[in-house]
Amino acid sequence: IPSVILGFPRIGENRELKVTLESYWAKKVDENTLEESASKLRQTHWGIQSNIALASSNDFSFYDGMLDMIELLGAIPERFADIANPRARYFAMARGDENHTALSMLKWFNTNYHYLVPELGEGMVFAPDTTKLKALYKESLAHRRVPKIQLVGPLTFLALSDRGYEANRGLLNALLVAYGEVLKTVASWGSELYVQFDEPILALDPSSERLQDAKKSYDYLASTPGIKSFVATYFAASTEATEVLLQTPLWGIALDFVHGEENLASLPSIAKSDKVLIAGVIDGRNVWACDLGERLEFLNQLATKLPRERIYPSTSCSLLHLPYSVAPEAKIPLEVKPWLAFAKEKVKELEILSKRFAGVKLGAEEMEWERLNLENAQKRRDSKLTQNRGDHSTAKIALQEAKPRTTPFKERIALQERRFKLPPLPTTTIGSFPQDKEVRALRLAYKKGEITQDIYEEGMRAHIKACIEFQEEAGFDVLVHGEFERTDMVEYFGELLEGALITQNGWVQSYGSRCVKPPVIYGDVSRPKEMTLSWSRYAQSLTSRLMKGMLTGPVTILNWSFVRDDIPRSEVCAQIALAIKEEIRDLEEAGIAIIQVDEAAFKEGYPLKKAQRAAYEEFALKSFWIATSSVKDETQIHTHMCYSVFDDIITTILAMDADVITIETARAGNRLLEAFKKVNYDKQIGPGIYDIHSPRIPSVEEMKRQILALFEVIDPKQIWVNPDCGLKTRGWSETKASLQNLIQATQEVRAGL
Ligand code: THG
Ligand code: ZN
Repeated sequence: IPSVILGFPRIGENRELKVTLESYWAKKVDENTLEESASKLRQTHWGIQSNIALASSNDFSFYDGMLDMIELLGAIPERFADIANPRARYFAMARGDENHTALSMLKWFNTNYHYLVPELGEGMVFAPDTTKLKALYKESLAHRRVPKIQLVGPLTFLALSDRGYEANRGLLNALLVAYGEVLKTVASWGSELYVQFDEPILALDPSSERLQDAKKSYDYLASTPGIKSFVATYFAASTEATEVLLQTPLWGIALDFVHGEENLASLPSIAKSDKVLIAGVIDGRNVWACDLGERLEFLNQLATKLPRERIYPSTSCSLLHLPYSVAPEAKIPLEVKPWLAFAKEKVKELEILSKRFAGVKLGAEEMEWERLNLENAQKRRDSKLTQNRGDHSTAKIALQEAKPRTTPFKERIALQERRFKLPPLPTTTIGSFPQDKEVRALRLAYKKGEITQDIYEEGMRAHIKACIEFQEEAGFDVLVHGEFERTDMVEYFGELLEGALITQNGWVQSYGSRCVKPPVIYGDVSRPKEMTLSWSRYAQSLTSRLMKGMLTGPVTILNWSFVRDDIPRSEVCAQIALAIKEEIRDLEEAGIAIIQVDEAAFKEGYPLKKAQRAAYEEFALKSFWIATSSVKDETQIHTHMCYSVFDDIITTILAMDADVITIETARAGNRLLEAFKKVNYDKQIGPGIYDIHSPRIPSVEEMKRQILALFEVIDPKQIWVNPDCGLKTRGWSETKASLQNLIQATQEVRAGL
């Protein structure tokens, strides 16, 4: 029965891949154990997909699929050429070693997944190596009749490489030759061969030049005899690229009809062609069970435009971005659980949907699944949880009426300065301090019910107290409590907000062995009780210096959660903003004079299509205003952002109207600040003066130079001094040393002012 899964999560039901990788890195298990557990994972995942016609081989990776492409194409940067052992080299590219810094990581389109960035330089000579691909293919062949081989396509590979598409374009021919060699080798492995080329880059407003390159690439690659190949675009519609790809010898084309319904416009052209349409109708980006009735209806509509035999139902994208399975979750509210489908359940949905679409009878168990699915879809629509207390209109009104603070910044800052009496170049940190074994153990014990709330809170207070003592001794001006109570900031707020839930085991790979557990926002969001107030109040009681309140902003909570799909995202965001606003009001009433509202994920939420960006910017900006703009003039709002390219969004950042923004400049130097200069950024800025992503301790001299360099682009009156991000992943010893150096550097610069 025609059906396609574009990729399956690799981390494992209980993060087996994480466990085995980290044990291997710690030299606690050997290479064989690593290989064996990986193979076991793949077999389990094949088993789940056994009734799907086309499932991927090569969707597994020990770290990242782009890194695997670097290896497959033989695009190893020269600086790793001295490592002879391929596995050691692979992990050195992924994580660095004593002699090599790792490849850098970037976010994969608008997801929270990071890929490794190929370093092609100017003269990369590709040397394809299909050893690993072949092993995976042979293994998968033992499990099923037809595995398809999943590859990242050449256009996406080039565009995501170090210098970007235009600069790398000169390498396209050489790259195509390399892909061609891989395909020729693949063709020699069997007779019924399928290859999936992932080309999400083609969904991003492609230039005519890029479209020409797409035509040329697939004219060449799709003509390899013996291989049925298709291109998959996803996360948005790709109508322009589709027109071009239909003119190539490809066997098929995979389109995302969930996040790119505009793809419907391509149906007449597809009908005229001889191509197979792999129709992405099961959402691979979200956790909601589909409505099988509605989805079947959608597929039947497609079938009125082109022959049914040419339509293969599929997932909208790889299931990589979803947790493994909802079935073992024991703490999800009983009413909500049937609304959810994670990767394993999505496979089942696709199986049933494909059978129905092909007119094949369902088995008894599938009939029952379908019956429950239809029943639950109706129950979800009717549930009080999704439509309580008329909150929808409250959020809508809040969005309509959202305004920045009424008093202009110049007047506010004068009042704040009079209140705070801070020295020039005030010093602070981003919020989190090291989470050592002791803190983690304490949180875990409390979560498991092994210790009482009193003992937990007493333990937490001890950590807060020690953290504050350190900051006072070091000489910080604006203190933080350290955020020891938070595993992950978004998970923390997700746990406390009503209308959102946190799974017990819903892990999604973020990079390598690292995972996050995104909240599931299923209903109207509200704040049943304070979330940070008692910790902040306690922290402030310990010191006469300023204590900063620490919150995560509405846009970041939205972007790092699975969000309900029955109302607009803008409304969900406004609901979260209203909850944060209440928390800010309570903090303010408790005497907290500086409140930071982090928007770490503000930028990555930008839609992939230019045409949709203005609408996002509007609701994101307004949500930040809803949360922050009702504070008193003499309350100072900070925000923090975690990335280093602002050029395209700087006017929006300015409009957010935060009194102080701290940013991740340390690695980008003053280049980043040019963007702020260009718009005459008049508010205060804390450009991180050292990089917290490495355990290295920067010297006083180095940080002094960094501060003085800032004076070239920004008025010293606007500058705060701080590290470039939170210190959660660092150890205490390097943290203390670095922060002491930071203070000394600041004092020496102040003395010269
Ligand atoms: N929170 C969320 N998403 C994020 C980040 C975040 N996405 C981008 C960036 N930060 C990703 N960075 C990390 C860094 C560390 C970890 C995960 C993502 C991590 N996770 C633990 C692990 O996999 O071992 C989770 C277990 C735990 O903390 O107990 O270390 O900050 N939402
Ligand atoms: Zn940060």
